[in-house]
Amino acid sequence: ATTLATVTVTGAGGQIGYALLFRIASGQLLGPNIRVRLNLLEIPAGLAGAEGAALELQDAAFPLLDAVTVTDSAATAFDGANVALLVGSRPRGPGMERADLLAANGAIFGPQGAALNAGAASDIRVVVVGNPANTNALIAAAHAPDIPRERFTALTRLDHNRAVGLLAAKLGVPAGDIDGVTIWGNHSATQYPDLSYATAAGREVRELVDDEWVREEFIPRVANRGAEIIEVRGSSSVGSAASATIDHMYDWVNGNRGRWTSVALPSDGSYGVPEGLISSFPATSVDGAWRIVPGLDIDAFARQRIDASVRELATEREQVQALGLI
Ligand code: NAX
Repeated sequence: ATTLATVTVTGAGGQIGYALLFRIASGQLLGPNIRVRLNLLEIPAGLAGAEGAALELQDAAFPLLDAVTVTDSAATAFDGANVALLVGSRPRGPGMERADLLAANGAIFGPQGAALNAGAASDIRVVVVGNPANTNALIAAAHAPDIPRERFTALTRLDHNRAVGLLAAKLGVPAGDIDGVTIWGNHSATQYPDLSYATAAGREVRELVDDEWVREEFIPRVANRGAEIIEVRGSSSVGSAASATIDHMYDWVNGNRGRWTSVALPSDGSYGVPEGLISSFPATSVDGAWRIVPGLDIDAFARQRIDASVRELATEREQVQALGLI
């Protein structure tokens, strides 16, 4: 087992990066027995933010933090990486067309995928946080032919945790009592937060809440929670996004004892999701790999919701194919 890991964070000078770095350096990403080298990748305009964060990391004197490198070179940043948290991206600006957005991100995630392919360690694990996360992960994976596909994932753990948190609040139980929640599909408003198999302290949630609450309140609130946070806070989700990123990677590396979480990963064709699309599934982490929870019955309502979100992903894939990005 590695006792020293190289963790690369892109967009490290941004908001989520700032929230992530201190948790990684304190040992919460990989566990208390693994020392960490942090490589912070930024574009030139973001370097000062990352350099400032690096000074503060030194000031925090974390016993597990070995070294911090700040760079605008993807080759340097991904050299020897065991874990890559791809946070920096080009989010949609005002008046930006979908094709422009995908092209701008293709210019980021294509070269980053190639740099991972060239330099990352053989056990590399990648999670894409920067939006559009699922399709950015697809682009990166397409440029990394020597890395097993399943090492490329996108973050829907924030949506998952939002669903768990909202349900726990509704039922008046601790979040840790909730299991069996799934986010299906895209990390977008089309996602399907599914409570069909959810339990609260072992009790079936379907018997504790009514369908109307699930369909009229729970599903839209989870799917639009990002917008709600922006409205209330005046700024997008940062602490919760960083926390979900930590949860995703910690569980992937360390296993999650059969608990059920949500991960956007390359489809193997399960549940009618076309192979290769990076779509969110219910998953457990076993022996360092994600396993899609098998054999679930999908009712008509779920089918329709999953299909709608998967169609959106398929369209994004067609668009990036047409643009020559994959
Ligand atoms: P910020 O704008 O604060 O930070 C982004 C940073 O990325 C900036 O410092 C920028 O210079 C850097 N960057 C841009 N292009 C880069 C490149 N090619 N290489 C390296 N760095 C680059 O945004 P922040 O609030 O941190 O959000 C980051 C991303 O997370 C956004 O794309 C956002 O949409 C996405 N989110 C995804 C979530 C998810 O659940 N998947 C939820 C939270 C968040 O909205």
